[in-house]
Amino acid sequence: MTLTAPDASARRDDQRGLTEAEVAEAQAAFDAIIEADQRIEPRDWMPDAYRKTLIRQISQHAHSEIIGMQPEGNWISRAPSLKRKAILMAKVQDEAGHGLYLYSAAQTLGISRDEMTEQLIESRARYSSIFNYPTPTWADMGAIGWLVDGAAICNQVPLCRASYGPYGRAMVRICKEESFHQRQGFEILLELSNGTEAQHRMAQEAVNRWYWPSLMMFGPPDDESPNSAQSMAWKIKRFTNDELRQRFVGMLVPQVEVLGLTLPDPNLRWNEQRGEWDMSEIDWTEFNEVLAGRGPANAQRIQHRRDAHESGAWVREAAAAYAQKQAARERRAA
Ligand code: BYC
Repeated sequence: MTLTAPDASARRDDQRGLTEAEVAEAQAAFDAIIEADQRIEPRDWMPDAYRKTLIRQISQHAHSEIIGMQPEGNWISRAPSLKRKAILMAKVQDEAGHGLYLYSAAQTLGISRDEMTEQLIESRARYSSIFNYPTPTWADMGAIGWLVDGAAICNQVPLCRASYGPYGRAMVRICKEESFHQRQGFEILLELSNGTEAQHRMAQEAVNRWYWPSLMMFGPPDDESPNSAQSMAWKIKRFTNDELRQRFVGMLVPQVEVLGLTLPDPNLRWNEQRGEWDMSEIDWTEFNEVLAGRGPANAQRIQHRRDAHESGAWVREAAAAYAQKQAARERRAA
């Protein structure tokens, strides 16, 4: 059974107005769609908890893209050549686009863009831990592209098959662009690694700084991930946090050799018996501190986002006034 509704608030009312038998029927239809690996669309009935989980994950993801523009934006005016500057600007612009697709996908679930923005600037919403680290050298642009976008691809390719249609479709385009981002980061590091001794050192130091935080991007270990089991049952997530982390490390090992660099983990080796990478224990205390808002750049990132929101108020007001004028003109013409 598919219930249709003209807008999100009506859809919620519909849901509340259903009889118990109708809810049971709608739940069975929803379960069948998930079981058949088909997609739930915005107008379909869905359990409240599914809607909430999606709003949580998609809005966090959107916020990450928007906050993620800051560490790299920091280097646009200081890129070492015109070509590098143009590439970096295009990449940062892509992140803004990703944020917009994702906010739009979340809006189909009945939350407004204003609500999501408010949650972010009032520090009531999460964004990825990775963007709370500083970018002191040009090599950080390489490390972010290679490691952060690399981890993002690893995590996001399976999300292209997420059971919620608008999210999965947004991810397809995002992943294509992330692949380009990852390649440009790899290329920056390759050039630095093969450059002067100081450049090689700068590349290695950036990899050393970003490696562990990039592994934390996949989230807490499986036995401490409260959302994974349900998200996998709903086919939003297709792999666990640890599975994806393992896959990512496996991807990095041959690439770091090509780069002529090393990964900063003396215990990293393939364990034939377990069919897994053995690695040192991740510093989950650091991860929890960053999540609690006490990372190296949390305060700066949020302050910057708040300032941008305030200084952009006139643009929102002008756009709203223009939309009102247009609507009035259309009404008169009708
Ligand atoms: N950072 O039960 P769990 C990008 C939270 S953007 C912060 O495993 P779940 C890019 C988690 O939210 C990259 N918080 O959760 C942009 C949960 O808290 P709540 C962003 C984290 O959702 C610009 C709690 O910990 N990518 O690539 O099943 C430039 C327990 O975790 C983190 C996405 O957002 C973290 N790292 O799994 C360059 C991908 N990890 O909400 C690049 C989409 C966990 O219960 N999101 N938490 O209070 C996902 O795939 C999943 O949400 C996660 C977490 C794997 C991140």
